[in-house]
Amino acid sequence: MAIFNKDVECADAEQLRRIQNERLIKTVERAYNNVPFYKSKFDEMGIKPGDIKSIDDISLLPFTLKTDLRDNYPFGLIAASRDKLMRIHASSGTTGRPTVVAYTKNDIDIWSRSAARALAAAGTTHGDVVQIAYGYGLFTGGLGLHYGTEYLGAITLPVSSGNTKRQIQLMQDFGSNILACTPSYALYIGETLREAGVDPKKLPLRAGIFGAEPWTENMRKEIERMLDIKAYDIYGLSEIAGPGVAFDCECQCGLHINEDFFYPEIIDPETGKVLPDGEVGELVFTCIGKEALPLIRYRTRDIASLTHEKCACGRTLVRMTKPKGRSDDMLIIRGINVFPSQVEHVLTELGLIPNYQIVVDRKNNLDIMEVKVELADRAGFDTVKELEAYAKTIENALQSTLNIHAKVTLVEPIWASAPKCACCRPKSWSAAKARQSALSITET
Ligand code: DLL
Repeated sequence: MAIFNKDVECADAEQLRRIQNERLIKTVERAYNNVPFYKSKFDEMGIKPGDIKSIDDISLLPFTLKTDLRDNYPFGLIAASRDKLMRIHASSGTTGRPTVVAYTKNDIDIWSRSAARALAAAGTTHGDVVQIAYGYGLFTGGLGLHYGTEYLGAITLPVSSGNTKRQIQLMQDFGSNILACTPSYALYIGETLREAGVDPKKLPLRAGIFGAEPWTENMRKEIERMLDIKAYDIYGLSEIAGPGVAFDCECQCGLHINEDFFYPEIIDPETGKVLPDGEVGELVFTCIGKEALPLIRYRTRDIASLTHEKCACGRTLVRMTKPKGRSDDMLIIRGINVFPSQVEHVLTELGLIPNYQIVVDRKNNLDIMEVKVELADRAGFDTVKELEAYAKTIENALQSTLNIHAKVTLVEPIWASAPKCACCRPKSWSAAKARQSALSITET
């Protein structure tokens, strides 16, 4: 399989280190001199950019959290002047405000090169049609793979997500060779192909590049079987760039991290201590080389481990395991990040007491989300129709914040079904307890 940039992807440790040292020093200077947030963090900790002489000094630097982006919304962490910015994307924030990321021309170039490496590792080459069925828009999936495909020099088919019958029609008519979408959508496409009686063996589709949500090795086998392709993983997050931070090679034994742009560490999420290769912890990235958003030691909340062992594909880039979970409560539903705190925010904005339960299920290979909302007081709702209309109002408000449809079911408060008189209730029954269980998240 072709390696897009052999010089870097197969560089020896010395060479890589040299690139990383140089870029880290520049990044730290840039962050300190252009972002008041970093200046005050460094000053508080008594660190000057000059103290950072190589990548070995990285642990002296402060961590950056998603809440730091929220607190500096929208552009407070941007280190480039407005006239140098070229693109803005956004992902879910923990409440009503999205997490905003921006790119200069050079940043787009870094991102495109990263995604191109991933596409090449999946066997994409000139003349291939890459059907991009990730969403386009503020989400980084569509445009990330789009620019990667163009950078590589393959043919971009920018379909965006949804309209599965049309996806299949285009796949047949245009002879798509590579499919890029979430793994759950790939399964759904496979199922739709089967229902339509289309034999995947007769399609020119060879490979798929799937990411934006966790998926298992079993799902990989299922996708490969249903679509008759080889399925490759691609990992990334908007804050760091988007898709292409790390990618599968043909060996599929861990994702190679584009560590010349995104320097990884694994830390103990409780103590912040850096962990050695092989130990599982929270993945942290420092953007080395990016201009607009040079995040330092960004805590992704993704749980993984690293290995520097040489890969049989010839690449020397460090590998990460597939993310094994999260150290926070973020859910990923159809590739869209959802924080329970966003749901809470929407409910309180509507004047509701935020007692709710999120139920995530999968039907026909598609995630579905239901939010059961406690309605403390039914006064004002005379008919079932009015209750249904109110549920719809909540659904619309959730849709506009989460960018995903959630079915809303109004339920009686949990205490309403508890024994009415205090003396008959178990001692442990308290409002706090009721709230806690209503907030629990059920993943099925
Ligand atoms: O999901 C970027 C992306 C688009 C990656 C397309 C791959 C393909 P965000 O919306 O910011 O960015 O979500 C980032 O999604 O922290 C992980 O928790 C999760 N995630 C992304 N890729 C994978 C993957 C995009 N391959 C968050 N496996 C990350 C598991 C993934 N989780």
